[in-house]
Amino acid sequence: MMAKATVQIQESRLRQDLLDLARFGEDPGRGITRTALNDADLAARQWFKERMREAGLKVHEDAAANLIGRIDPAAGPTDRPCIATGSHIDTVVQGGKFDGALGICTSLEALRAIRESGFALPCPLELLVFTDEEGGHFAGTFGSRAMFNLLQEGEMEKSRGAGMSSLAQDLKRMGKDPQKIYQGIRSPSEFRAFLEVHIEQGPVLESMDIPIGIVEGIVHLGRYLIQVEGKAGHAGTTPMHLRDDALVKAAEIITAVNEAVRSGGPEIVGTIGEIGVHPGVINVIPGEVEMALDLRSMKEATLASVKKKIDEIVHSTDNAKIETILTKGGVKMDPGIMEAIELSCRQRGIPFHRMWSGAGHDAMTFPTQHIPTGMIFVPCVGGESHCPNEDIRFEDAATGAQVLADTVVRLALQEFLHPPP
Ligand code: HGY
Ligand code: MN
Ligand code: MN
Repeated sequence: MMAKATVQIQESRLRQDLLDLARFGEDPGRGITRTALNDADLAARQWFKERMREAGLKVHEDAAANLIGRIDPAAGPTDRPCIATGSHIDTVVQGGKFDGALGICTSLEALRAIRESGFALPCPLELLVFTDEEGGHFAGTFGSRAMFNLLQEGEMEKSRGAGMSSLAQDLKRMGKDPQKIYQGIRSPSEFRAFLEVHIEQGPVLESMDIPIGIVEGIVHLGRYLIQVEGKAGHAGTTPMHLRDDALVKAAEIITAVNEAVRSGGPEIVGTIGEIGVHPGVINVIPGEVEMALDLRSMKEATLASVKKKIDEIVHSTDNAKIETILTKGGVKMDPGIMEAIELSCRQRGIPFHRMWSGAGHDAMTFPTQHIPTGMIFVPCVGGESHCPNEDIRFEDAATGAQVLADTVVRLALQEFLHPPP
């Protein structure tokens, strides 16, 4: 059995990386807008590639623009399945500094510290930086789904609305050929495990004053497009009783959808966070409205029954329809990895709490490929996320990085989590 390495992460280095990364897309007072493959994202990627190279990782970018950093064992075979860690680098519009960024920076710090400790790696380690986790173009978790050939037919050509670019356009803009997206496909057998560190994006850990969340599972998630047709007309000359106002009908749907979700109880949440009114000018009666609905629940049956009610609401409205953008089945984290994270916490006397994730992550792609997966949550201040106020305590970020590093070493020393497939 190899000697157990003592791996020590450096909080100051991690803090600097997080602050430096936050500069890309920063709009003072309005958070970070580093949406997938926009100029700020492209600049951030270049910066992060350099940080990975400085840390001694071999770096390449795949056909889906995912960044892949790799450390191979100094001796012995290099084709053994790897232990991978990582997250996403893109943000939502006017988002925070740490959603995604915490995962890639703690992964960098953990791999740096493991390398510096002289630990004799029994298997390769990889740092994965995924493209468009937030769905800035369409469905979300694009990079991790592309890696395992899970893209929907035609999704790269879709965009979030008129005037917004598609992934195919943005991949071309950076010199890639979307038709060759298949070149980035990898076999699940290349991976022994995947671990993602992420801010909790909720209030639980902070309210319990606990620095580490051990994620047990990620919710079922459905995203839908609701379209409402009316009749555009003159705002001044059209009497009220002769109008077919698409926005009034959409407003009735929004209220009814909210009531339907609330009727599902505390285990389901629903949000209409995006709405487009056309033509969208003050003196024209809205002729068309499109809105995006996000539904999530830990219970698939609850999500299905509420979605059925919502379908009835939409279909009972004149000239309204609903279509599915994407559904992602809820996933469970690997018991062996949860145990390894828990041992890492216990070994350092770090309090932890097992919990579910209401947010989606790239970590929900790996279990669908039967790759053992784990997530480590770090508290965020006030539970706020996806907004300029998103904030963390850097000592919590350091604790997350240390638990990650210890867990990677633990999993590697276990030789392999499961006998090779
Ligand atoms: O929407 C989510 O749950 C994630 O932040 N992309
Ligand atoms: Mn995220
Ligand atoms: Mn997010």
